[in-house]
Amino acid sequence: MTPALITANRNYSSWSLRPWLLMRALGIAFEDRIEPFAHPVNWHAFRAFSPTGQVPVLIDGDTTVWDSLGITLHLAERHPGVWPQAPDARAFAQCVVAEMHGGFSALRNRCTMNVGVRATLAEVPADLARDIARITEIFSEAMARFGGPWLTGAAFTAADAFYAPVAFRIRTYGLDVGTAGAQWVATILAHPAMQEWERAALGETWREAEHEADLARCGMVTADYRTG
Ligand SMILES: N[C@@H](CCC(=O)N[C@@H](CS)C(=O)NCC(=O)O)C(=O)O
Repeated sequence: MTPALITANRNYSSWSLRPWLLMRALGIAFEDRIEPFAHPVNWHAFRAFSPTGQVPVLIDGDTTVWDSLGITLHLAERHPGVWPQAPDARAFAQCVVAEMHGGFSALRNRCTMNVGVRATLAEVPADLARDIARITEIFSEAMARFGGPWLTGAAFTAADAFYAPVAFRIRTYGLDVGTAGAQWVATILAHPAMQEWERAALGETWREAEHEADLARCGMVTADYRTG
């Protein structure tokens, strides 16, 4: 039975993008179910299908799997290619995935994901500068050790999926992540599944007040390519 992946708005939902992109990129079939954010609180609506009141959620037969990392681990037990084969690449992928999952709060909060817009940051405080420096270091180490074009070499893996929302943030706010970082960002933005997500984001008619307020707090919008 084909599992159903429940995600929210393409334009805003960074955590949704990770498993969605991973499944698309690896060719894992799923029913693509979108539950848009409700204002002012979506917890009650999302609790109907998600134990945390959050997305993403994977419904795989009788099993409900929540959290982007929980879903990734579930998929890795059932499908090849979620993690790299080679032990050193696999260790690197799992570490950077864990680091992204539990960290980078300044990047997350100060550069909210809003796929369709371009913006100038109001400021780059020390915590954000540290996050950008660390991400730059990860990109540079990844390309030097594994040779690209993906973070752990020739194949797209969960590491790329977990950093994909960052690629949209880097483009939106014009962040400098070094030469290796810029190469990886260009590669992932050109991936057909990322382009599919972006097209859907640009065409969405939903505007969710809280995410738009986050954007206004992060910086000044210089372009808005949303057409919906
Ligand atoms: N750690 C969770 C975080 C999920 C998360 O924060 N999801 C956001 C959407 S991007 C959400 O559902 N927000 C709705 C809410 O918190 O009310 C994961 O990895 O899936």
